[in-house]
Amino acid sequence: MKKSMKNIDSYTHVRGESVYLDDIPMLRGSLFAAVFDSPVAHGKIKRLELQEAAAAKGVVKIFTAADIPGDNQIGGIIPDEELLAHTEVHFCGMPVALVIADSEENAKAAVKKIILEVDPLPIITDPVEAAQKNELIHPPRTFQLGDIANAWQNCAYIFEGSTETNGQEHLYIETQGAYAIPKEHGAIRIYSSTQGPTAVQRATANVLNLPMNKVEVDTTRLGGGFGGKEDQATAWAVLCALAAHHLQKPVKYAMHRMEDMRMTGKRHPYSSRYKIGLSKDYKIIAYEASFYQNAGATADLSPAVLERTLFHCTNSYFIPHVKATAYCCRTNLPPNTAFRGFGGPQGMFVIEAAIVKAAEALHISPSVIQQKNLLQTGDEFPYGQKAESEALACWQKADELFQIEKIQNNIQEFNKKNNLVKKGMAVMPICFGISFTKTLMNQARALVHVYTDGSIGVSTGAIEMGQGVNTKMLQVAAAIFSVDPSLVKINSTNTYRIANTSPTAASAAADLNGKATELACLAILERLKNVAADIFQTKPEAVTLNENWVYVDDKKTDWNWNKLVLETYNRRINLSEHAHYTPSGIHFDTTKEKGHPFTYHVYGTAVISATIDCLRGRYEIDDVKVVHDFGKSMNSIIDRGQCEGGIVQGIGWMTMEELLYDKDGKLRSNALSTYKVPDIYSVPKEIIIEPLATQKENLAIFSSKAVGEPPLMYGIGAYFALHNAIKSFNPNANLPFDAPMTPEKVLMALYSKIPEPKESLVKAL
Ligand code: MTE
Ligand code: LUZ
Ligand code: MOS
Repeated sequence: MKKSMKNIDSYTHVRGESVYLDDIPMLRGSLFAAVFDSPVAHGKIKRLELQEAAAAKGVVKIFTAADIPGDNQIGGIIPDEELLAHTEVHFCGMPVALVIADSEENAKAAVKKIILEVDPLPIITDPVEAAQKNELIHPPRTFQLGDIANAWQNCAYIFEGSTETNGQEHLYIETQGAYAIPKEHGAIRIYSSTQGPTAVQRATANVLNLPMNKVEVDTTRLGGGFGGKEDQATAWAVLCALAAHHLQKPVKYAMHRMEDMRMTGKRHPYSSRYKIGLSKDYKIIAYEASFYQNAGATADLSPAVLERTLFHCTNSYFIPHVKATAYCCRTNLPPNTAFRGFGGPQGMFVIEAAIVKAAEALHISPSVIQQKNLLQTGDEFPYGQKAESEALACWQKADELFQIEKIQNNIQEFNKKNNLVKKGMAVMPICFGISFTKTLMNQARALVHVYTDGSIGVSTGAIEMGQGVNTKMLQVAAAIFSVDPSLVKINSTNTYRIANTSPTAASAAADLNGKATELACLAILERLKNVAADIFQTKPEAVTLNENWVYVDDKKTDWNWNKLVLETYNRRINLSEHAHYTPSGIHFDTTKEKGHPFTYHVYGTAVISATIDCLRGRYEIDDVKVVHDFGKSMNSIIDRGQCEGGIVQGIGWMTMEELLYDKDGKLRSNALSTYKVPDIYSVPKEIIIEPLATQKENLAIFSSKAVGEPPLMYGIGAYFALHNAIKSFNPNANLPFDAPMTPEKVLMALYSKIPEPKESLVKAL
């Protein structure tokens, strides 16, 4: 197998020929949708005035909750989310009415003529306030290990504090959208920019009161998803389907960027508290944390995201006594949702903050505590699974290659010589569990056809969203059959071909769908070998296929792939296979909060350095140097790209991306002029990614570990590198753990002072 096959989409991407939702040719007579969404965050609907809008130019019909033939319900985990607001609105941006017109402009113009009167209800935007008012989406959950109550007395040092992490806008380049086309017998086809075609299918069936077999969802690729289309692509697809089904005309809706930013949920902001206890020699003995997750107005994926926060609350450290509790808090913000890392980063930030807090009080480098407490193979996670750890291996290789102490010393030297420019650094080890934490979601199917001309068609449940999963699927088929990759075509993801798919998420798409593809190809290969064995009067085990040729007892024959395929067909033997894969050995018991939820973990260590301009508060990320546990990478170009993208996205979350909702629950950072994402000028000046070369069996496809999400968490190191730089300018800086570390915050912190404790204030008076 070629080790570093180019992404199969690269050619059409650079030529602008790749097909996204907006590139699908539209049928004559297609109509356009626009959503009227709530301008207030919470209240009872008093009056919804549609007359003027309905009479506006080009308007065909306006749909409200009353027009829904089935359930007005799209909640995935908990049925608590109306498609269109019926009697109450719960967040600014909640869809209330759907205008259908003959053009996008006319639909949008009509939306402006809708009048909504609302009797206001109290607005909550803060998760801790929500918890105090018992606005919880489900009861709190607690993960525990050891004996936390008695552990504190064995600690030489105990520190506590709080942290804040803000949300994050997905900012996929392709906004949310869908195009629905009515078909015969009341069926419907939906082109949807979704990570979860089955979620769209299920919700559409439910809302339209149709059986699922009449809903075809088809997706060629997404212009990015990042979790934002795992659940939240559904509403727009269902709205298009609702109108298309009722009007029997094709209906399209593609969101404007500002609509998308306003109406869709984001990464969850968290407010957290921690208490950490260490021994004299800096072993972490005890750790207690509470996480207040800002879920937004409905459940969406929040309960699952919350769970992953708990799973990753100790990051890549072994801590014998742990108690972590998480609260899923209902607020009047758009429902927050999956975002690369899925709650894991929020949990990991808190333990890193706790370690930094302890290290600063003890006048040691945080890396001393980090290194001393890395997980070793056999150590138990708070959820009961035992680690197969690469944490130490990654750290040690990073130390060898990058020389952590030398970096620290160089920075100290630099800082001694420079008054107005300061450098800082942080080490960021990561550990991320691979599998959907909901065990039943870990299943996938693939459909492989070998055609009589030798070409191969592969369909899976995986969605291509830039992460290269189609290239990996193609590599699997080409490798199993040992044919030229050009013989393989990966088809769109379609619910008529592959049913009951899990969303492409949890970094598990390549593993789950790749293994299903492998199984399907192996089944066909076995039939081909049987035919060849018959032809050459030998045993099937003596037959191999190698680079398009048939070999018997390792000797090349004069039969090639095409000839064998055609002969197999001529003998009326099946050249197609539909295969199902589910990983064995995973389980989780939520009543005990123990089990073995992950097929494996991905590890890594990043060393991050930053420089701040102490006059202006501006900063640069100098370098990110990583040793990453790829397993045995099946595509090093793609995997490196996933690392680079994840790192930059993680740094963005931790530094410059600042979501701002006001007290009324209105998004103020609602455009790219007010919400800053990393651009080419703000990416690290250098990114080094070294693989941890392991050849171990690890249950990943071709032993190539999942790579989609884990690297994002290296970005957390950027926050602490900046923190470190500020402290060297002003050791008494008032520097709460409050991400993101925007340049404004850096500037304020540089010239701040820790407030004197209250007692001494009293004395001074
Ligand atoms: N990479 C690109 N280019 N675009 C994306 O939308 N999504 C990320 C990651 N990498 C994403 C991406 C997220 S959130 C996940 S879960 C994984 O890709 C999903 O794909 P995989 O399971 O094939 O890794
Ligand atoms: N989605 C999901 C995810 O439904 N379950 C998960 O465990 C998960 N993990 C990461 C990203 N998305
Ligand atoms: Mo990724 S957050 O699992 O879509």
